[in-house]
Amino acid sequence: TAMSVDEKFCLSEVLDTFKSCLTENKEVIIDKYVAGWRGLVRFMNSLGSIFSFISKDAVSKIQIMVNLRNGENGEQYFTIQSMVKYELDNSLVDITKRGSHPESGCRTLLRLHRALRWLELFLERLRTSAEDSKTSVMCSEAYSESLAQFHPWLIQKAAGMAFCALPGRLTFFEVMNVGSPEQVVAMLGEALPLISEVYQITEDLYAKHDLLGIP
Ligand code: 1PZ
Repeated sequence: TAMSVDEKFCLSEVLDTFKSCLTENKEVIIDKYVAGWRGLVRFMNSLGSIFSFISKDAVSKIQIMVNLRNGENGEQYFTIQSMVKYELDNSLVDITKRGSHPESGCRTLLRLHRALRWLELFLERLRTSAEDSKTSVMCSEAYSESLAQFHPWLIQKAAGMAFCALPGRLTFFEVMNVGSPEQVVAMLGEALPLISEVYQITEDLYAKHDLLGIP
């Protein structure tokens, strides 16, 4: 569409950001990770204002990470690995119950990390979907299998209502601005293994340090 040409918005560029997250040593660069989320939020906003309660929360988490990067200990937040080490070594994380560090990098990034699993499941469903599949169903199935378990009932209901407002599969593909449905499917096939890798590296790191349940 004309609008997406103006904004040069293209979902494959966003997904490429996640590809660029990983260093040679398989560490995850926070600036790139956050840039990926920013692009996803932009994409979500282009789907309509009904998603704004979701994007507001994502934006506030992105902002917390940006502030940590710009803060006096910003260099400690270069990668997720260095962040975990720094915050744990300096007791900057509330691991078992809420306390004096409600906005730690570890806690905040965990929320985005859980949402990345939703993204992975949703995009995999889109990639393998039949022409008559419903995006709302794919989206809510992916949500039930991932993020829903971490959300209270009210948010689950609100999310369910927002999913119903998703455009159909073909319109959704057009908004992605990648090309024909075949090109979208091919792009997703290339992007998904990298998103999975970033997800898995983060998951393993958090599991190793017992951080997967940060309240
Ligand atoms: C394209 C359709 C978009 C569907 C997005 C699916 C995710 C639904 C998530 C509903 C979140 C509702 C708002 C607030 C949630 C917060 O309570 C939680 C926990 O944070 P805490 O309260 O503990 O500080 N926040 C999250 O779980 C992070 C959610 C980020 C969602 C980002 C979605 C990005 C979508 C990209 C679209 C391609």
